[in-house]
Amino acid sequence: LVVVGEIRREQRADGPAAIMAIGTANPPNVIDQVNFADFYFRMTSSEDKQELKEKFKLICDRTTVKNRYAHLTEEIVEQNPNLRNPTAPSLETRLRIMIEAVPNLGKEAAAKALKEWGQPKSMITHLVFCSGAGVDMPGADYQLVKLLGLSPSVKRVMLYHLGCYGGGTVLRVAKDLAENNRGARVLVVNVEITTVSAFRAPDEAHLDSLVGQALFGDGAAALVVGADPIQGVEKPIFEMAIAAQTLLPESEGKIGGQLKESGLAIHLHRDVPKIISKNIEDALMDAFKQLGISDWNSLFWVAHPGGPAILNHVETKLKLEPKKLQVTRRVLREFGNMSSATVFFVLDEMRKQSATEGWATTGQGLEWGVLCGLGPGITVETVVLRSVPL
Ligand code: WCA
Repeated sequence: LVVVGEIRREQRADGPAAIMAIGTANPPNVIDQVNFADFYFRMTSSEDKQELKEKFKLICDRTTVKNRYAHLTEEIVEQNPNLRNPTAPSLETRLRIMIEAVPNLGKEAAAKALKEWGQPKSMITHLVFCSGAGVDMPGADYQLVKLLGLSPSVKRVMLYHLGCYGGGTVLRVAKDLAENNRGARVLVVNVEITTVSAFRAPDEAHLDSLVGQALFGDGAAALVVGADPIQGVEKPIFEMAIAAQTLLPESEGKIGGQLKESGLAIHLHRDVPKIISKNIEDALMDAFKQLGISDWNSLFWVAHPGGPAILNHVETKLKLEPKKLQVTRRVLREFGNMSSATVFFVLDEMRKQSATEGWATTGQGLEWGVLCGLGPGITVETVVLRSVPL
């Protein structure tokens, strides 16, 4: 038993898991939000639905999004008219497009993260892949191993269809892997191509689908996570102290998605902002109790920007200073809601902005921060981050 105890101690890392590199990528096609309503109603041959179009214009405007990136183009829809027919089977078409696009976009983000990390890719021991786009066997994780030329003995974890909380989930999993396997270097990759999975024509009976059409964009993010960085060689950006997940009370069915023959039908209940803001403080208290932190303005914030109404409700409820969610709001404005990948765009922007503005740490000069993922369930993922000196 003594021997087993020693082996177990040896297997574990000494220090906490740290994020050592971040890379992001988007498809080249840009959606200009100002003209999107005209484009969307024309592309779906729905010009006769003028009242609905006015409502959609209002929703587009209220999202505060300026730009989004989309794998889906007008040409793809022209070539595959079943994509705009809500009653036509289109799942096979969507899967065909996504199965090719997902690993390729993931490769782009991963290559940037690996370059920043600067170590040989043979040092990557684990891959955690998360996507709501495409279903295939073997999965996009397998394709990425081949595309990047990773070792065939990389240990893979594939997480399909988590939705928008997945950014927190992959960090929680990567943290456990890095801290419980001495020397592990975990490549985390999130790829979301919601424009292909969930694109559908406007319909009065599904107004929440319109909210999704106005908010969602495509993007990929990759991180390298490991513990006990090699001194003078690897440079941590953020350490992870605690990771928690919780289901919010009375939230069943409020955010969800069903993969149907006609594509992914995403449901967003109007009460989502209210439910999240009502319960967010309990999730934070739970995650920060060991540190004794309950002043939410003392943290730097990396939140999933589900939509502006969620951010406004949370800001009011927690009495957050407007600057706390500024980086999150900027990512929403410039990229839209890229589901599970979005929090990593916020994390990337946080460390870049902290450097360019001359702050003393990667978290706007503060020591502790919070990364919040939220999505179907309603599930909330909370990761307690510790910044590093710049
Ligand atoms: C509505 C709604 C509504 C307002 N339904 N009509 C899940 C599965 C997956 O596979 C992948 C991903 C996911 C989910 C990922 C997530 O990120 S979860 C969080 C997703 N985001 C939201 O739930 C959106 C939160 N809502 C907002 O940010 C805003 O409400 C919104 C930008 C949609 C509108 O802005 P607003 O509230 O300031 O403006 P209004 O004037 O109150 O709303 C404009 C119109 O939109 C109104 O219409 P009308 O006729 O009453 O004037 C609203 O009723 C309507 N609306 N939310 C259907 N959920």
